[in-house]
Amino acid sequence: PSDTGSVRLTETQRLGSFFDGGMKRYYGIGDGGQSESQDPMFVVPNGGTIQNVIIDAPAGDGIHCEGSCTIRNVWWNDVGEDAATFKSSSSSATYLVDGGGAKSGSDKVFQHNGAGTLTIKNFQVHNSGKLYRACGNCSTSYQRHVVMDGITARSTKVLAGINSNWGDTARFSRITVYGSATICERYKGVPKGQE
Ligand code: DGU
Ligand code: CA
Ligand code: CA
Ligand code: CA
Repeated sequence: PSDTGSVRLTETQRLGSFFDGGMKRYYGIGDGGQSESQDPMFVVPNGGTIQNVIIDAPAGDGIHCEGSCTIRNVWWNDVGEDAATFKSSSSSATYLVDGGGAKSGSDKVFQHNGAGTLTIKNFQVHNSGKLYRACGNCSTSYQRHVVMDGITARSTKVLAGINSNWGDTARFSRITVYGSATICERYKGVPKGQE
């Protein structure tokens, strides 16, 4: 989508419970590469919503959800290290990504490091590695769940990567793939320090 203006961030924005970006284009954190030490652009608190945002390069570590959250109509023009990270320690956490899309995530788009269930619906992904990865080497081996509904993937290798040995699950409906993609890649998670 076209933007309504640009905002260069010089530090991570810690949001309140509701943030509407008005379709402005936000950029300016990190180096646009794959270094794991980059800061996020936006931190969304437990229960919070971020919506109507365009994220452009450099996009650092994208959006962090500290707990349950909603990410609505957010568009990544060029994903940074990853696009968003879901971090709740509660198994009842629910995260929702509804609408929007992501391009050029060289590795992961959505990174699920905490517990709970991520629903991704009405979302487009283009030119990326994995749309979703349940952390395979986080120190806490939570069960993680993903629900994908209404996904269009182009030039993307994998939709979901999950750790079967930790009881992760992935559900899919209304999936359209252009080119070829692995729908679900099953891994064996190994916690950090136990490799
Ligand atoms: O503990 O080592 O790549 O959040 C974390 C893991 C690692 C993450 C992940 C991320 O998988 O750092 O971007
Ligand atoms: Ca990473
Ligand atoms: Ca990128
Ligand atoms: Ca990351």
